[in-house]
Parts: sequence; structure tokens; C-alpha cells
Amino acid sequence: MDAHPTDVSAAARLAGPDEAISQEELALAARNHGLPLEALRYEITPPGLHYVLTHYDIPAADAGTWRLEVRGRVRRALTLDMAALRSFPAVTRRVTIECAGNGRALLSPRPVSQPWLVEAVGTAEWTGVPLRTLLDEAGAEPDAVEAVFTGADHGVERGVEQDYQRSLPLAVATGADPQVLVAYAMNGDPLPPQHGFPLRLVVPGWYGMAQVKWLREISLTDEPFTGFQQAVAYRLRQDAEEAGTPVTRIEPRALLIPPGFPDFMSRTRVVRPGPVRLEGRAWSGRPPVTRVEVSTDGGGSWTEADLAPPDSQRWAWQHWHSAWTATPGPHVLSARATDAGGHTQPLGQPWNRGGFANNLIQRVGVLCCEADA
Ligand SMILES: Nc1nc2c(c(=O)[nH]1)N[C@H]1C(S)=C(S)[C@@H](COP(=O)(O)O)O[C@H]1N2
Ligand SMILES: [Mo]
Repeated sequence: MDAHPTDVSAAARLAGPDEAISQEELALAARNHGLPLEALRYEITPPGLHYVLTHYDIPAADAGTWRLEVRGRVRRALTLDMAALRSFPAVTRRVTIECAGNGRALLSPRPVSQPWLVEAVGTAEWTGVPLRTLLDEAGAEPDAVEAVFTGADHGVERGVEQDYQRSLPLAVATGADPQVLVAYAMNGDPLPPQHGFPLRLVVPGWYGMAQVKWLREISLTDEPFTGFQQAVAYRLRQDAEEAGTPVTRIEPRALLIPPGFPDFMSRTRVVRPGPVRLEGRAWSGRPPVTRVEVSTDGGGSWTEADLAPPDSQRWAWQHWHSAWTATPGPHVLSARATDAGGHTQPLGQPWNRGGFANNLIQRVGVLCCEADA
């Protein structure tokens, strides 16, 4: 366990050209489930259908004895139990969260890790205390530059034994938009065990790795955090030797609810000739999404879809729909989102060694045919 956390040679492995998904990747895929794409029909993802990603084990947690420590470069260290956290004014935010590794298994070469296709996303209403409220209470020292968040889960990753830890720049941690939450409720109920019971961080607009679950400590530091999940994992790099740049905000993405009905094994869709409503959701960490376009010819031509405006907070996905007249034969359906920052989804894969932020346009194979007589 003596690997140095900043040794980037601990970078993830790439699969060989013809290397199939391994039993280890399958084990991760079976633990960490995605959103069934038909569940994109719900504005708020129903319990159990929100995607889940947990690096190690879900830790045992007792709300009665849980304590959140706020410490480090603060004037007053705090130890808060759940009752103390609930005594602060609560806010509720509707937020779409996506795993930074979403789309990884579609890359070539494939980074060997949790093999997501496109379904690592979900939307919930999170209730809790603004992080800023707690940091005001503790009082940041003038030399504080980052807040480091520690989860109660523990494991080993590429030779490094660790608690799950991530940091945010202090300006992000105390910012007003997005407002970071220390959340104790999901859709009005206590957090489910897999989503961080009893306490987690919610950082609207940021990829999933920032949303630390089972939160037990917030520590202000006077220098940037160099822990594994910050300095080794979750960086965009082309070569294992590069320091790379950090993964932060969610890139724009639109997903279709696959129309018609599926073939059990291939998941190819079957639709009947005639009018078909195409619909789905689109989101970005630089909100709102300003345009969604649809292609029914594999990305050859695009038509603009009807896009719903965002809610007042702008951190949740937006519904879109478009009419299509299906004609007999095979088709490839796609949707692509453009956000307020002018970013659009690419037609070519945005490749990096970790397989992060791959917002390549989704392709849904459809076979249009008459019903069997
Ligand atoms: N403590 C802790 N927090 C964590 C993780 C973890 O393994 N441990 N995984 C992160 C990652 S990579 C993602 S994508 C999100 C997933 O959140 P969800 O399971 O609630 O959807 O949690 C993040 N927070
Ligand atoms: Mo993730």
C-alpha cells in the first residue's frame, strides 16, 4: 500500500483492441446500476431508478450517532449531529447528476473501469443545508483555499488505501450559483443507503465524483488537496504521464427514450410505420440547454426539437420532443444538445485515458416493420 497518491503511473489501464468486457468490469456494472432509459419519462427519477456509483462498499451508518465535523482552517470547529443540521434553514434543489465516466464503455480504446454506456444519470430533489451556512457558522480563516470532503467509505484503489475524499475551491464551496448543499433528504425522504445515508454533498452542475456521499468531515485547507480522487483519478489526460486537467462541470448531453419495443438481447427497437413521438431529456453543467436537435438518419441531417424551458434553478434536465414518421427499414436515431455556453455534443468521440466527460451523441438503432400477421 505504499504507492504514492500523486504517482500518475497508477493511471487506469486501457483495454486491448479486441479485449471484451472482463469479469471485473462486469462485477462493477452489476453493483453500480444505470437509469433504465425509459425512466427518462419521469421529471424526477423514481426511487431505485436513479443511477448509482459507489467505489468501495456502502458503509454502515446510524443517523442517531452520525456526526459531521467541520474543521481545519476555521475559527470555530463544529461537530454537528443530524438534529443540529436539521435546525438550520433547509433548501430544496432539483438537480440532475451524471457520472463523469458515463459513455466510457463506448470509447475505443476502452478505459478499463465501470463500463457505462449512456445511462449513468438521474434527477432528484435534494433537501439540506447550504454548505455556505455551515462555513459561515465555522468562519473560514483568511488563508483557507479549499474545502476537503471526506466520506465514511474506505477502500483501495490502484494500490492506494483511502477514504473517499474530494475537494472544492472555497469560492465554489461558498458560491451562490450553484449553491452547494449538505443534503439529508432525497425526494422528501431520508437518503437511501446507496445515495449516501444520512448525509451527502450535492454540487449542482458538477459531475458525480464531486457529490461526496456518507459525508462525515469538511476540512478547510490552506493548500490545494492532492488526494487520489483529486490528483490521480478524475483528470483529463491523453498520456499516463501528464498531470492533466481536473474534471469539473457536466458537458451537455441529450438522451432519447428509445421508442417502440426492444429485442431482449440486442436491445434493437421495433417501431411500426407511421407517426412516432421522439422524446427525452437534455442537460448541461453550464445551463440551460438552449437547443436540442434530432437526427433519424445517423447524424446526416438534424431538425430542431421542441425544448421545454428549465425550472427556475436551472440545474435539472429539460424535456424535449419531436415528431417522426417512421418508414419501413432500419434507422439510427440521435439527439444532440447545445448549452448556454455554446457547447454542442460531438460526432467524434472525445477520448481521454480515464474515459471522462464522453458526451458523444447517442445512437439508437430502430427497425421499422409491420406487425406480424
Ligand atoms: N463517499 C463517496 N462518495 C461518492 C462516491 C463514492 O464512491 N464514495 N462516488 C462518487 C461518484 S463517482 C458518483 S458518479 C456519485 C454517484 O452518486 P449516486 O450513487 O447517488 O448516483 O457519487 C460520488 N460520491
Ligand atoms: Mo462517477
